Amino acid sequence: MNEKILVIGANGQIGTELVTALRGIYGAEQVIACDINNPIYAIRNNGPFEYANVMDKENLHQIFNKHQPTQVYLLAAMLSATGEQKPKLAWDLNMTGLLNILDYAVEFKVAKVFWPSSIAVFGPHSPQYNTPQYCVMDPNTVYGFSKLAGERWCEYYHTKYGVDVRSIRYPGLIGWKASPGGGTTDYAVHIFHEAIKNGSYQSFLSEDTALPMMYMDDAIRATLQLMEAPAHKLSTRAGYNLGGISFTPTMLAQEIKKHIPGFTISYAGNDPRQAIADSWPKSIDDSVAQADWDWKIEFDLAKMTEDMLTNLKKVYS
Ligand code: AKB
Repeated sequence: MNEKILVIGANGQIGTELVTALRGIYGAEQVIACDINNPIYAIRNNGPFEYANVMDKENLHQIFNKHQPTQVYLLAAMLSATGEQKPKLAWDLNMTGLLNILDYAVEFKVAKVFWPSSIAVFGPHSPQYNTPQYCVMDPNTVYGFSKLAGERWCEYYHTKYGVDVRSIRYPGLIGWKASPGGGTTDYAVHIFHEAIKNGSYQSFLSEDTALPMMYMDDAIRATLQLMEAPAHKLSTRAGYNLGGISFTPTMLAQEIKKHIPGFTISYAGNDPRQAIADSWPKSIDDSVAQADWDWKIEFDLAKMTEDMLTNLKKVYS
């Protein structure tokens, strides 16, 4: 089948790398990068681009009509920390965007849809260690409960209208090609840039704050693997838990020090993102993803740190 793939939110942290990966598999002309902002360099030079505003249903209709997509990846969203500063806008963007895409998936008979969920769907009463796929979920950030509501909508559109929508609860994502914006886990990317540029970093999270994280190579591989999995093997259309690597800022700093011996870390304290991090799991059980679509992580803390530093050193040299 000749695929036509829309990636909406293509300029973002996941989008930048996903567009490249998808163009490598399906061919550049088959993958239309869409974003509300002008295309970034990597995307502009390598294939088609459309302006897309996920809140503007008319604009989206034109794009669906023109390209008749077989697959849609909806990545445009407001993350946890920014969402707390603009709660109504975060809810509106995250919910309206998803519902617009699910409606058009029905109307245009899109074969498969991907929508990212997050570990933010869990809350203070969820089990903190090895958080299972199914448990108490009481997220207390707008981002978190927009993701939880979004998961319910995905299940609903799948059951009611047969939309083949698939989702992952991403941990914090770490990559060197693009930076995250407005998340609670962003420190784990910034630290690498600062380590190379300045040899030191001030963390906005406390030294012992453990959070689940994942290297971008694993995250992209997981996304493509889930999208390729036979539909009958998928036991959920809400997000799949992915465990990733759990570590604290201190553990990450120790690993960086193995490569940059003079590196130092300090802790700012009093940051609103601490409360968000404290409400999230410290580690995640992804046995359902393992059983349903053979998920297996490749990058541990040591391997990820080495790869990040090797690549970023080239970027800054
Ligand atoms: C955030 O920190 O908001 C995101 C996430 C874990 O979904 N990286």
